[in-house]
Amino acid sequence: MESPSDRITAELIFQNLQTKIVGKTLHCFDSIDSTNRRAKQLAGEGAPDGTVVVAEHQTGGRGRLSRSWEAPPHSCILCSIIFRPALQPEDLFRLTMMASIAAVDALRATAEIRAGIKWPNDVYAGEKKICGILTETECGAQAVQYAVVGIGINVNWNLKGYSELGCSATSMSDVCGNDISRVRLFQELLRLLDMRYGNLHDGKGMHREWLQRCMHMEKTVRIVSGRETLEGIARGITEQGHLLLESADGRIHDIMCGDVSLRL
Ligand code: BT5
Repeated sequence: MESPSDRITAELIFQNLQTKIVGKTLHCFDSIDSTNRRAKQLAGEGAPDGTVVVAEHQTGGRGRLSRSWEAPPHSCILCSIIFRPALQPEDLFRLTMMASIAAVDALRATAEIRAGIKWPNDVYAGEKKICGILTETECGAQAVQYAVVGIGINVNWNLKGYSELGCSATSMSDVCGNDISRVRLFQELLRLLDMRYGNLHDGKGMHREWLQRCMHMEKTVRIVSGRETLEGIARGITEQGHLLLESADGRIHDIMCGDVSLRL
């Protein structure tokens, strides 16, 4: 059962929020279609760098390629952060890297869960997805106008009894066997994002830290990218976020987007 003191409200989040930019402006919703959609709208209206939109429930939560993101009300973290980074458009994957690193570290700090990053935008606990990230950007002729980074973390949700998603997804409570304070987790996530955002210029450092948390480097993987399927060994990732895959003939493929599966 959820404790009323663990509702995500602005008042609770602002208590002890130790950030300089991220979450200084916070929009909390009980129910909304999608925090990413709302954040994009706010960004278009001029919302400041670091503005956060968070909701207890989404009626139209989305993933990449028009896929949907599910979560029961009052059980998960569903948030989007508006960033106005001093980055070239080709370096924007760094924001997804930053969010993945922050999510992995927040799971560990609040519940000692050792999670790993699966390229390009997933966080896994063992063989199941526990967090998804959706970065959407708006770029002008040469500069980035804004980016919205949406983060969904499965927190207090019994997915074992959930037939459709239960095979591929898990939650923090499923992993730990007890409920987790969503307020504490969310504050920690915002703190870690804020800290990393302050170091965003350090692309090499971010790249290194992402690789340290990646779960499939030097492993055999299958990548589905559009209609193409490739198998090989994941050899690395570029700073721009392209996966480098070595196929059986020794060729290195530079892959911009796709879905990785590890169980072949
Ligand atoms: C993602 O897409 O993983 C990005 C998800 C981002 C969600 C956040 S929630 C807050 C913000 N507002 C939004 O509207 N979105 C963001 P993708 O890699 O395309 O994965 C989507 C797939 O994951 C779906 O097709 C399902 O198979 C699966 N899925 C759906 N809900 C899930 C969940 N809660 N946990 C694990 N997997 C899920």
